[in-house]
Amino acid sequence: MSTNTDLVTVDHLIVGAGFGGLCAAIKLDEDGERDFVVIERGNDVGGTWRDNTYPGAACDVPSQLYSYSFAPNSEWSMSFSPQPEIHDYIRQVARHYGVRDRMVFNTTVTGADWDEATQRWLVTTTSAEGQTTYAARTFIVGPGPLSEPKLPAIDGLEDFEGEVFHSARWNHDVDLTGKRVAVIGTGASAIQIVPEIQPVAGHLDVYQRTAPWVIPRNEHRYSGLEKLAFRRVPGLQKAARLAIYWGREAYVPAFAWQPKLAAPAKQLALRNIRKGIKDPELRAKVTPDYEIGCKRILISNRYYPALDADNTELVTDPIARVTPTGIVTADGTEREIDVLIVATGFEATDIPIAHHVRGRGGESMADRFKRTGAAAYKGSTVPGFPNLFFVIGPNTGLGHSSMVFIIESQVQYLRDAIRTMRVNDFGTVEPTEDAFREWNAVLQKQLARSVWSTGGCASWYLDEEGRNTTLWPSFTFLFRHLLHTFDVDRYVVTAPATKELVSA
Ligand code: N01
Repeated sequence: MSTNTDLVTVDHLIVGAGFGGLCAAIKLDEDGERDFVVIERGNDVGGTWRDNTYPGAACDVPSQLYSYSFAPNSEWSMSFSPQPEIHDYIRQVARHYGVRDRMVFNTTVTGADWDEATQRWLVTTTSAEGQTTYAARTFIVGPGPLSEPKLPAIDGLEDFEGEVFHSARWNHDVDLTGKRVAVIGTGASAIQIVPEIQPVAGHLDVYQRTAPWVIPRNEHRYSGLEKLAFRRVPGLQKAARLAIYWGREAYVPAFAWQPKLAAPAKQLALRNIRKGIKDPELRAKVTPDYEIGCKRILISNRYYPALDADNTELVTDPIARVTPTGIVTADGTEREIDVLIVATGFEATDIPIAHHVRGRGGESMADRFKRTGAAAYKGSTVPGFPNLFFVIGPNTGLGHSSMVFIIESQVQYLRDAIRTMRVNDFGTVEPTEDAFREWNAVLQKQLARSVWSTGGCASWYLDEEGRNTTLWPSFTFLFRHLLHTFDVDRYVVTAPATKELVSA
C-alpha cells in the first residue's frame, strides 16, 4: 500500500468482510498478493452473521458444510449451529490467517469509478474520520446479497409510536416480556424468531402474506466423543462434510427440472403441520398453495407449535396500514401492539452497491442492470467493468446448499484471473459481451423451467420483471468446474497503462 496526499494505492480492494470478502483476503494473501485492503462498513468481520443477532438465528445449512473447506471446525456444537458460534468461527479464521491488519472497519464504499487512463478503480470510502479514496487495480465486490434490510411499503409505518425494528437490526434493549408484539413476515428469519419470542410475549400477532413450506429440523448436538473423533480420526470430518454435500446435491433435480421429485419433502412438510398444529382452521391457513421449493424451504420443529399457542394469532388478512398504536388489516380490524418486528427480508435483486459503481464510459452498474437485469458472466464479471470481480454475484445463490462452497469457487476464479494478469502482464481483463450474453441465455433458459419460475409463487429470487437474477440453477459441482480456470479466451484484455497515478 502506498499513500500520497490524495490517494491510497493498493493492488486489490475488497468490499465486505463476511464469508466472501474474508475468503478472498485469505486466498490472495496465500498467493503472495498481499497488497490489498478490505473495506467493511460494520465494526467486525462476519457480514450477515454479525448483523443478524435476532433470537433463534442459526444456519439452516449444516455447519460441517457451511464452513470453509480449508478451515474445518471440529467444535461445532450442533448440526445447525447458532449465529454466535458462526460469528466466532469467522472471527477465529480471520485472526488465524492474519488478514485483519488489512481490514478497515466502520467504513462505507460511497463511490467506485473506473479510471481508464491509469487502469485503476478509484474507490471512495466514508467513515467518521472523513473520506479516503483508494486507487486499486482489482476491485473485488463481496458485500453479500442479503445485507440491506428491506422495509415493507406499508402506509403509516413511520408513524408507529412503539418500538419498531427489522429482524436484521434486532434491538436487544427492548424487553418483550409480557408485551403485545407483532411480526410481519413468515420467511426464514421470522420462523426462527417466532418460537423464541412467543413464550415471553404477552400476545403475539404473526402477519402472514404467503405461507412458507416448513420441514422438520433434524438437529443433532455433537457429543464430546464426536468432537474428539473429528479432531483425531484422519478424514472423518471430511467424510461427514462430503456426505452432507452429496445429500444436498440430490435436491437439484427437483428444483431444476421436476418439482414432482420433491413429493417426499412435501409429505414431510404436511406431516410437520399436522404434528405441530391441532386447530384445523390454522392448519389450513399455514398450508401453502404453491409447489414446495418455489420459495426457500424452511426448517423448524418449533414454528408450528408456536403459532398454535394460546397467546399467538396468525393474521392472514392483508395489512391495510400501521397506526401509531397498532396494525389495521383490510377487513378493518385494528390490533394494538407495543412492539413491531419487521421480518420482511432484504434488497436482493436491486444490488445496493451497483448504484455506486461506474465502469468504462461512466455508466453505473445499476443502469446497466436496468437494461440486462442483474447479470454477470459466471456470476463474477461484467462487460464495461474491467478488473471487477463479484464474490456472490448475480445468479450464484442457492436454495439447497452452502454459499461457502460458491464463495470458494468464485475466489478460485478471481485468483486465477489475477495470476493470469500477472503472468501475461495484462492491464485489464473484461468479459466479452458475447460471453456474457451466452452465459446468461443458458442460465435463463434453465431457470425458466425450474420450480422458482413454474412453482406458482412470488419470491425474492425474482426481480420486478419476474426474472430470476439470484439463483444458480444447477449442481454446485458444475459451478465449481466452470469457474475452476480463468477462461481468458472469453475476455478482452489490454496492455498495462503507461500513465502513472498523479495527485490532483
Ligand atoms: O426474508 P424473506 P427473510 N407485507 O424475504 C413478507 C436467508 N436466511 O429475512 O412471502 C406483508 O424470505 C414476505 O411475504 P411473501 C435465506 O436465504 C437464512 O426471512 O413475500 N408481508 C415473507 O414472508 C432467506 O431466504 C437463514 O408474501 C411482507 C417475509 O416478509 C433470506 O435470508 C435465516 C411484506 C420476508 O421473507 C431472507 O429471509 C434467515 C409486506 N409488505 C434468513 N413484504 C438461515 O437459516 C414482505 N413480506 C441460514
